[in-house]
Amino acid sequence: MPHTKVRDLLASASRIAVLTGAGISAESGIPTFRGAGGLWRKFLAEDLATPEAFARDPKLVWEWYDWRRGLIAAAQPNAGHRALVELENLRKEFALITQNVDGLHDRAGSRNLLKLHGDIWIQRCTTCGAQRNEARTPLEEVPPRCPCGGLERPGVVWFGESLPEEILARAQRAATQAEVFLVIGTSAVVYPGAGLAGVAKSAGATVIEINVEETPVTNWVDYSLRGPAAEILPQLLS
Ligand code: BV8
Ligand code: ZN
Repeated sequence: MPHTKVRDLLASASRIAVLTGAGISAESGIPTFRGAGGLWRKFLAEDLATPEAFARDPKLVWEWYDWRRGLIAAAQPNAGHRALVELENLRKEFALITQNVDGLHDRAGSRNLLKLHGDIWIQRCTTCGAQRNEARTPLEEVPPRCPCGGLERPGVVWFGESLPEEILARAQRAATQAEVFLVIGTSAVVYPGAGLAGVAKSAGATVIEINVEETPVTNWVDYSLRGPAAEILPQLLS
């Protein structure tokens, strides 16, 4: 049976923390940010997910988000998202830390979910600060406006912006306390999220990576499982 040792570790650990990235949603049909398929028109995510890009051209940035929202709305959580719900249901202490803004972990049924980079379905007014959920896609108006007349922005964390303090603190605590830390479908290059696996390792956790490719953490994690998350995760729980 493949991955027997990792299955045993997951079965016996009472504190598990997980970090996910875009790779876990890849098999739901949502493009990742880096690597093949990471481009939208001619832009890199790093060129669009910034306050500077939004200030320069809010319509362009919103067109990208509206396009992504359309793909996400048409997608379903996959076997990888569902396996993490199953794992949470077995555990006393479980935290799912995600860099994803797509909401697929919520839709799958994960409960103790820490969203480091916000939520693509939230819109926040840049004038009055009002926040609302907007599930419609495509948007009726791009860029969308608040009832106060102000320009709205996506409720996500862009490059150069701070992560929500309380959520990051809880993620760091979960990483520090975990016996087993899973790093799934992330290129592990965007900080501070990428640093959490190292936090867990330094605090004594066994770190397990699941990815179709090697990443900067591959050479120091305890186990690196190569393959699609939607295939490997269910195998680890069966
Ligand atoms: C901050 C959200 C404090 C919205 C995103 C130099 C060194 C260190 C840090 C920095 C530095 N220069 C600048 C920084 C800071 C910067 C940073 O880390 N930059 C990096 C790129 C160098 N970080 C920040 O700015 C953060 N804030 O630090 O605040 C501060 C404040 C002011 C000034 C200084 C500091 C904020 C970062 C938030 C960025 N927000 N987007 C949105 O989504 O629109 S980033 C974007 O990358 C994504 O949203 C995602 O959340 C994040 C991580 O990407 P991944 O999820 O890992 O996805 P990726 O495509 O890269 O990889 C997919 C992986 O899946 C691949 O490995 C692939 O092999 C794998 N895969 C594919 N298919 C599968 C699979 N695996 C398994 N199964 C499959 N089927
Ligand atoms: Zn407003």
